[in-house]
Amino acid sequence: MRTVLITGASSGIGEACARVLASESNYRLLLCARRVNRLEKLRDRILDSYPDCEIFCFELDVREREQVEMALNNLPADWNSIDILINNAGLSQGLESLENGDTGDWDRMIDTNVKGLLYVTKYCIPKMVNSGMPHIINLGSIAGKEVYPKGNVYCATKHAVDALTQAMRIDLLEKGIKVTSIDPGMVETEFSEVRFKGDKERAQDVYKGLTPLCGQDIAEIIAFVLSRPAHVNINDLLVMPTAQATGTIVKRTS
Ligand code: NDP
Ligand code: 8X3
Repeated sequence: MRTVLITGASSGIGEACARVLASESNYRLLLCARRVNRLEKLRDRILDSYPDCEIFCFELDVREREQVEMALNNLPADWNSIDILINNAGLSQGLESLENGDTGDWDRMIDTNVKGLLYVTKYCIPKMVNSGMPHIINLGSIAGKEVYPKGNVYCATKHAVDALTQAMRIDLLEKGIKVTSIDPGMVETEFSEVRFKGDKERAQDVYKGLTPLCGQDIAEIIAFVLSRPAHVNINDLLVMPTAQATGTIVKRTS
């Protein structure tokens, strides 16, 4: 059995990872996010299909360093050893040129996508050292490989994730921890609704006239990456919808 901690498991890619890994019989799931009621509903749905799956949910705002330290250092004794960390929690807020950007949005993105990922990773590493095949998976993005108009700060945070993935691979080499970056293009989740602050119509327009990826597509790739033998690590995996060539060049039918 491998114990996997998934941050941001209440929605989208994180939720899909929980469902897909639960469907394989060799994972125990530690699920966290701010909306713990969502996690509990997800846990109940998973248990309906896979009654033997072990799941522990807890509330976590990855931006709060002390909360992260407390939560990870006070896990129940039988959840204290972690094999896999999926650093998935993240968000984009706003799509504006820098001079019109909202500094609160900038703080939320930097605090969540960069500092939150760092805090969770720091307090998780000591729990991974006894694992037979420890693995950290960071959710990067096409936005961490290129910069697109008005993407400024979000792109900067995902470039930072790219740099931190490389840094982890170096720093954790001696500990034998695999580190992988999964870098998707457009995935239809709550991502655009969060970016556009609840404007559902604007969010739906992002995916209009094309078939985007879905959370399950990414989760299945992550399950594949995790299933490689001990001597194989997939460093970096960029995955796009067929209808997307770059961050902004897409083919729409209407
Ligand atoms: P969703 O909005 O559907 O899910 C985001 C998840 O992150 C939610 O579960 C949310 O939980 C959690 N989260 C956000 N802020 C915090 C916080 N402060 N503390 C803890 N959890 C938090 O989006 P996606 O599933 O699409 O996004 C998942 C990851 O994938 C992100 O890192 C995103 O940048 C990345 N990504 C997404 C792409 C896309 O097109 N959708 C493409 C490339 C990368 P809650 O609100 O309950 O805390
Ligand atoms: C999410 C994908 O292209 O909206 O990281 O930045 S994109």
